Amino acid sequence: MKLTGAQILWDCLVREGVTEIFGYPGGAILPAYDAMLDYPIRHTLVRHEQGATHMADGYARATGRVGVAIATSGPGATNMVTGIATAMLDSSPIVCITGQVGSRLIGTDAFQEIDITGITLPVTKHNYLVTRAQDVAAAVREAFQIAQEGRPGPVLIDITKDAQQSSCEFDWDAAAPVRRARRETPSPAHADLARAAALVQGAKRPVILAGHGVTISGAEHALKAFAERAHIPVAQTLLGIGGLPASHPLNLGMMGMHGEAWVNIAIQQADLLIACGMRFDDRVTGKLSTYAPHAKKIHIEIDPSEINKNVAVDVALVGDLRSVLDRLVPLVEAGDRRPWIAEIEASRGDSAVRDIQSLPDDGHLYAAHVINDLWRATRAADTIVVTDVGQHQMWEAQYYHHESPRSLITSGGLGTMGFAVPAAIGAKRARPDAEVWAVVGDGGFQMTMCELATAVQEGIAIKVAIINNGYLGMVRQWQEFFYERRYAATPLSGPDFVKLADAFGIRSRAVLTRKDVGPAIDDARAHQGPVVIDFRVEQEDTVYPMVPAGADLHAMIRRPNPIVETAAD
Ligand SMILES: Cc1cc2nc3c(=O)[nH]c(=O)nc-3n(C[C@H](O)[C@H](O)[C@H](O)COP(=O)(O)OP(=O)(O)OC[C@H]3O[C@@H](n4cnc5c(N)ncnc54)[C@H](O)[C@@H]3O)c2cc1C
Ligand SMILES: Cc1ncc(C[n+]2csc(CCOP(=O)(O)OP(=O)(O)O)c2C)c(N)n1
Ligand SMILES: [Mg+2]
Repeated sequence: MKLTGAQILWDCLVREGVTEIFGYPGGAILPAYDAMLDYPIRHTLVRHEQGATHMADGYARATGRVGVAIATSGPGATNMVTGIATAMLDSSPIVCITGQVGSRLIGTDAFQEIDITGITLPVTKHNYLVTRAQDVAAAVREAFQIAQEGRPGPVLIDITKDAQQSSCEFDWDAAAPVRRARRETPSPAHADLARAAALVQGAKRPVILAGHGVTISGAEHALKAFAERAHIPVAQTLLGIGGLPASHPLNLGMMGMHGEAWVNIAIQQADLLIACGMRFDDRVTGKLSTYAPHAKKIHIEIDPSEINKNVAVDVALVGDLRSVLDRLVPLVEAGDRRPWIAEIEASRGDSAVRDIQSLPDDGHLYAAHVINDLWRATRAADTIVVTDVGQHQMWEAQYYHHESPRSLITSGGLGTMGFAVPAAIGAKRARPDAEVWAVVGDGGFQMTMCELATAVQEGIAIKVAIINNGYLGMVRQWQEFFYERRYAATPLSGPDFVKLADAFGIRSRAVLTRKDVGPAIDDARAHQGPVVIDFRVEQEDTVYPMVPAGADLHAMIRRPNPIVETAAD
């Protein structure tokens, strides 16, 4: 069957199971856009190509399926770079398709010519420059395989205009990826599993460090089985949140720079750490030379290059987390670690990190209150919260209690402001029946707020909670602690967000007091379309605890005059 390269592209995408694509047209990708009309794929027209990549990323993180974005050459392609890097740093499987100038023009500085494969080489798992129609199918098939296999990540396919326009024989089967045989998922030797089981057996003060790999590998049940059988408390990374229900008795909460104080203390006192699909990011470890000094370490990880990268480990189990845990659990005897867990519970009582949520209403609106109230209102529903980057992101991690994987979507590794609104749109496209909230700072919101128009045009009913503190809050916090309160370039004004949303045709309101938080959330939930709520919160509030960058994990800055928590939750 003879098809154009553009037709082959869509045919292959349909065969890969793609039903949604996020993009923005332009000259070099026009043949593909023209052919798109004949294929059963819904296109979401974004307002900026960065938004398309975050939407594809949000789609991928909400489901585990590959998210797809498309843009033109030159500025369309370069606008995608931040979103591609965001997906790379958080191991999110997306495929980005860009148009390229005609193959004979490459290298001539042609109109909107840019070497996007060169630019994205360090932020993609792999990328392709396709200059012939007959190479389109193999590139697409391989790209989908690479994006998903092993440690997931972004792949870019740059297709010249003539490759889209010319025709060739299309043979799906002949284009099957040839690399598969070389890329078998590794699996640890039995002897290594036995060594790990022996370490678990002998440990008196073990802690499981659960990361993003739990969600990626679908290992939440295996993790729970392991933790319960061996009776080991579980700490989570930011991206590991949801891997074990927050309400599970063995769940300690988040570790790291803004983790719960008792979690970091437990890690520092542990005699064994079992890292499950996490990569010992510097936000997690603090100073490496004093990190968990008494602990042996087991690292279960699919990417061999992560082993001994930041933290030297005693046993490395390289493989898919779920399969490794399925093999490890039967080797582990049932444990009873009540004394250790009681010790952690005692320090939990003392540290009272969640002190603010039980404060009486003193007329001030705290971000923590807003997020805790949002949790109360939406906890019984199938809810996905997508956060932006900053203080509100950390408060979300602390005060919204996630019970299931993929219910928190956030940019961890790159920390990309502007992520939340477009990623929420992508998540809602992926899971239309879920309630999707974007929790976003007034700074990050202003980076990609143009995508509200996308939500309106496409009828995508995301709910946006702006945590409006009039500051680039997280940077202001660093200035408060480490730069003598010299607030260089962090006070931030913005438009009247209510009027702005109104101009987009979006239902909106401002909330200034705590008593109005619940009714505003209820109203947003009842409304069928998108909603924006402008929560005008305390301006100079601070995220506690905080491990200063590069400090010992236990050297946390704690809330002055802590109020001992009284709330039952
Ligand atoms: C303002 C800000 C503050 C932050 N503060 C904190 C903080 O206090 N605490 C914190 O934890 N984080 C914090 N972060 C996030 C932090 O930067 C990292 O993004 C995060 O710690 C990474 O978590 P991770 O290692 O679980 O996930 P990833 O970085 O996604 O790594 C996942 C790991 O799992 C592996 N993996 C993938 N699939 C599988 C599989 N199938 N089987 C086995 N392994 C697999 C991958 O190879 C990778 O090594 C903060 C970020 C920001 C922006
Ligand atoms: C694209 C980008 N630029 C700059 C930063 C550095 N940065 C991290 S947090 C932050 C402040 C975020 O402010 P806001 O969105 O209002 O959230 P808040 O911290 O106030 O909750 C900045 C500027 C970043 N993470 N991403
Ligand atoms: Mg702010």
